[in-house]
Amino acid sequence: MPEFPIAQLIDILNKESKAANHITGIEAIEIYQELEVYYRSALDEVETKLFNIDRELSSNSHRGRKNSIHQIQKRIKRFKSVVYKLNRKHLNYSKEAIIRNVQDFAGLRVICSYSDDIYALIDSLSRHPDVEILKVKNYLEKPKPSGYRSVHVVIEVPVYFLDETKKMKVEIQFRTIAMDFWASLEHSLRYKNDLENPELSKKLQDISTEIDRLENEMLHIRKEIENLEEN
Ligand code: 0O2
Repeated sequence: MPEFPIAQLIDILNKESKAANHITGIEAIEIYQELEVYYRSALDEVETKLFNIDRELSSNSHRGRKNSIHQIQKRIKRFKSVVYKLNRKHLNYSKEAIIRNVQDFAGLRVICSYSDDIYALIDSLSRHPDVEILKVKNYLEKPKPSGYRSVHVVIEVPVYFLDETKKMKVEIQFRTIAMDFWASLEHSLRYKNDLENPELSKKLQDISTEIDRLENEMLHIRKEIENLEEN
């Protein structure tokens, strides 16, 4: 199986490579495109599972929470980001290295109304017999130093293709609307820039804490209303 030196690909991306290296770049992109076809199907498969759970929760026959899922976004990791990720992990570029180490090649972002919806969805997914939960990173219990809050779950699901069934990994980032508001704006302000400004970082952390407080108050109000409805 072909393997490409990661440093050569980084040079190509940084436009510092010789023309002779460009054939490496083209072959690497061909591998990426081949994987993309399969991972797109995996994304659709998992999205359907989530839609089905949400539809049942929102149906009149079910006394679950309506509108648990506010929105689902899906994306295939960009070629450039795949190369940079392998480089961060000190790995060369190959199909096998991507499948094994770039577990967020296919990513879904599930934006929920409240934090308890996140756990209900993960619990439901984990009970699907064909879903294997490989990894959970709970940045709700332990937010990142930046203030980032979310739950990242890597799952493996079987996807049925023309001649074979492939077990595919998909990363799902579960966030609430409030967390997504913070993360989206913070991402564009800072995450990919190497902005090292302690004062601004502290402000962003404080806003995250404040958003968490407000969100918990909303959750509390929702629960009080539910109690009133039950009595
Ligand atoms: P992209 O492709 O642009 O979405 P691992 O996969 O476990 O080896 P990784 O991926 O570095 O390591 O793990 P991490 O930090 O758990 O997840 C990275 C993703 O989480 C990022 O994707 C963001 O979507 C999100 N994220 C993590 N930290 C922050 C943060 O401080 N602020 C914001 N706004 N988002 C964060 P990428 O890297 O953007 O990739």
